[in-house]
Amino acid sequence: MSNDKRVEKAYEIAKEQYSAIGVNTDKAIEQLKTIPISIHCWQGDDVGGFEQVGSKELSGGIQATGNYPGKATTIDQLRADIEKALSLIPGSHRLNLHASYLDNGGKFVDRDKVGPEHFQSWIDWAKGKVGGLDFNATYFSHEKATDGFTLSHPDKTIRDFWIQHGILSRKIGAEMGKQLGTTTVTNFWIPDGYKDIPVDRTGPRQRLADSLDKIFAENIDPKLNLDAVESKLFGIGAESYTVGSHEFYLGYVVSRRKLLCLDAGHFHPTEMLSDKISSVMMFCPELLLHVSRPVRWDSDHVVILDDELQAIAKEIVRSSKLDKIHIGLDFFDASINRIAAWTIGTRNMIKALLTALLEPTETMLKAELEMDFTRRLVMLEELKTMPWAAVWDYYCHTNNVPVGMSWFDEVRKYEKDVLSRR
Ligand code: RNT
Ligand code: ZN
Repeated sequence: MSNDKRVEKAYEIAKEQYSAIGVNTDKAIEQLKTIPISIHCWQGDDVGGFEQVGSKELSGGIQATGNYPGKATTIDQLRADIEKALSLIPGSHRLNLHASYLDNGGKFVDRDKVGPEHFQSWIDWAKGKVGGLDFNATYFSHEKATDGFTLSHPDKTIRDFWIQHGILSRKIGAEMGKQLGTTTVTNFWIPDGYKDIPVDRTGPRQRLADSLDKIFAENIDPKLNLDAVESKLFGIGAESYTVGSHEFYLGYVVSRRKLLCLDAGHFHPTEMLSDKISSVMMFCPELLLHVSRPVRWDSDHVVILDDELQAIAKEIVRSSKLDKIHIGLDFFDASINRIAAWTIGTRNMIKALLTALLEPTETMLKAELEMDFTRRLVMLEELKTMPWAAVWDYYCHTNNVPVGMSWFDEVRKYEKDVLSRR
């Protein structure tokens, strides 16, 4: 039997099995197609960016470890790598850029000068290649951030510099949204924090709120750009205190009507992002997720198909607020092939969404409301071994991307033909 035939046949059987429990697999596939993932550009070059020629140390409490060969060192290389990864991922997705990925034509442009013109070549590239662009202001890897403070810095001139960067970042986001006809989400992650115990925990938070208010002072059409703010528990070198904590931003977004960005790696190890979504969505208009994988002190391992990823996907799908929950990825691993890292993480996110869409949610909910917790557990467990993988293979097959492990053959070929020559 040919591979295509096998995939189709397995799908037909899976479809019947799902139908028997009241799930329509065709419908699940149709819905899956409409969910874009915002794929982060920074997996491709270890969060380096193109601000200046030559490598620059990554700062701000984040670290990319490993020295796998073939990293993209130019914009063209990064775009080619992203295109390669996209060809292995089913569906239409978005690209998430950082301000440090500007196209400055080889001439240094500082963060308080970066504007939409430096992203025009990205916008042009994006047309026809991705479903849209998302954006991030870059508050790390910069000489004005070396003492660990930016928007909450006690020195007003430093704060003003970073406020200007924030103002310009929103303009870039809006221009992307306008030209591409799809809303850009512009995210703000501010690394500010102390390595050791502070005397004043309030002052920096007051200054951060004040700086953010200045950045968001201008009204921008929410159809073009939405602003998100990302909390964090701690960073390397900022172990004792992070200005932009979860409580800080939760209060900020509720009072300012902004999007909260929840990163899966930014909480205590037993505190799960999946449990936060429903609470946050009660009081916040929209949400941005940074789907990542925490491992001990690192928040950014490649996303695998673990319990938490599936729980996150289920919460998104069950909320029926798919249009209000923006799914972004945030991981960077420099120790493995970077295109494979993108492909593994993104395919896993889509697989998790698919398994969530293949749930007989109504039936399980009924059991729950009837207090039949036995049936609920039986169903949740039996669902794990339903033939969702046959639906996944079929989804890849009908989207013209490689089925199963065969995508890796293409990555190896690209590595041999392209990456190894860099
Ligand atoms: C860092 C944050 C942030 C970054 C990216 C590069 O801990 O998660 O989102 O990873 O902006
Ligand atoms: Zn993040």
